[in-house]
Amino acid sequence: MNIDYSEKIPNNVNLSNDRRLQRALERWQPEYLNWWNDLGPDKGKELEVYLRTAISVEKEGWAHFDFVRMPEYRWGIFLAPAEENRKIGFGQHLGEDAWQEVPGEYRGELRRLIVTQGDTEPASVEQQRLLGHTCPSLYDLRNLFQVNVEEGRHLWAMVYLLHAYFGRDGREEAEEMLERHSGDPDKPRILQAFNEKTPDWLSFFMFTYFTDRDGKFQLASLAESGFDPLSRTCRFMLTEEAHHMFVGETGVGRVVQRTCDLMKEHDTDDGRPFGGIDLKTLQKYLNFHFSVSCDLFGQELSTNAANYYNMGIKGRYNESKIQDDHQLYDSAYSVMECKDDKISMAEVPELNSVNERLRDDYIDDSELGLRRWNKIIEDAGIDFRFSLPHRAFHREIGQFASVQADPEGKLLSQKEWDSKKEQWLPSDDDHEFVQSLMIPVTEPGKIAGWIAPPKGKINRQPFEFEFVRFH
Ligand code: BYC
Repeated sequence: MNIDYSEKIPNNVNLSNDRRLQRALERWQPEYLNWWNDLGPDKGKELEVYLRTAISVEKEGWAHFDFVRMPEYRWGIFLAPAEENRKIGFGQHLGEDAWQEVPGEYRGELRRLIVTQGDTEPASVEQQRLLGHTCPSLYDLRNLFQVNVEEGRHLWAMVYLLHAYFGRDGREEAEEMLERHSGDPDKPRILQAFNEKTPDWLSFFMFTYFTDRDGKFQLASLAESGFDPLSRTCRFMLTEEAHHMFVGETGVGRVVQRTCDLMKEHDTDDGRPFGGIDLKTLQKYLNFHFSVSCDLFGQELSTNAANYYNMGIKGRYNESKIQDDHQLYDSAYSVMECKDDKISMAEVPELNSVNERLRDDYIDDSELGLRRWNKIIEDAGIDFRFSLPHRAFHREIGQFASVQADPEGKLLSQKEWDSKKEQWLPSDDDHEFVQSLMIPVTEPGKIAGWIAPPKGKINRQPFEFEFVRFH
């Protein structure tokens, strides 16, 4: 299932057999390219970047590495191979054939899910627009651009579905994807985390660790969908999402490593005076990005989510591996509840709590990186450990939005919160300090003072390789 790059829009969906669709997408293409030029990576225009491009969607050999001039990057439409006789795996249509067309009665819900997913992709590119000016190394700059072009392609994936399956309103939604912008007061992006700023590289690494991980769990749930084209699209997108989280996990890990090295070298418990990002500040950034990303899972009890599940259009994480009836009409699930100023556990109908279950899976998965970062600190013999804040901490969606809680989950009065929040979330001072470290390093093999070089290579190319060529 190789991808044909001789076409105007590279694809593996036989686009040339459907002239109408091809023409519609070719009309959207220049608008997309205008958006990329205006709001994509600011530094990208004159560069040649060592990028990975998909040439096939098969498990083996889909990646091809080469230098690409940024404006010439070829975005396209790639679906994972079809699974023969695929059946719907959950909800009221359990066991029926997966749909190859949109079921009319679920059209509105499916469109909404695809639009919400699609909206996040260009949003993240907009958020990261200026980071190229302050890259800590060419290796990191290359990773930023790799992430950005893939997010651009993920937008293409959702826009393809809208154009191919939703007719006129799909085309309108595709236009609007380029009209909403991250942080725009009049036309913001749909989900709040995508309106936050990503002003520095520490925020970028935290974002790709925590917020891209929401992407992993949402895409995996959509990959379970009974609407087969959505499932196939998301399955391919997931392969790329893994790299984004790797950038985040190793990025934060390298910052931790550098700080620990500085602390040992100078025999101090504070790396900040020596140009490292102190562990306390790292914990504050972690608290912020984790809590904002927790909001992305929606309400704990959600009839929207129950409907999506029952309709068979959005499942649970690893649905097929779960041992139950995959319908959830009679089962219960434990969720945290905030009642009478106390947090306790409550048994609720499982069907209504699929958002919360996904958040639980997400939180478990998020822990794994913290363990690796803590191992770096432990190996350095330093007495400090990162921890994830309680899910009630700093929330704006769901039942905890109306209360304030500390990172341990102790409920606080508004006054207590106001007086203490700078202990837990980055203050203006912290932002300024981190920003002061963001001095670009663009010489091959050199790296900024606040982060350690990577241990791994990219396609066997060592850190010293000239990953980005300037013209
Ligand atoms: N912000 O019933 P509920 C990624 C609204 S990231 C604002 O819980 P639902 C990526 C909600 O719309 C993955 N509003 O909602 C990462 C609803 O409004 P209505 C993106 C919010 O629908 C990095 C009301 O509150 N993909 O790929 O069950 C870089 C009631 O809430 C928010 C998806 O999100 C919020 N955070 O859950 C690049 C998958 N949360 O109906 C990319 C598709 C809730 O009262 N989206 N509301 O008007 C979904 O599955 C669902 O829309 C959500 C929300 C899980 C997000």
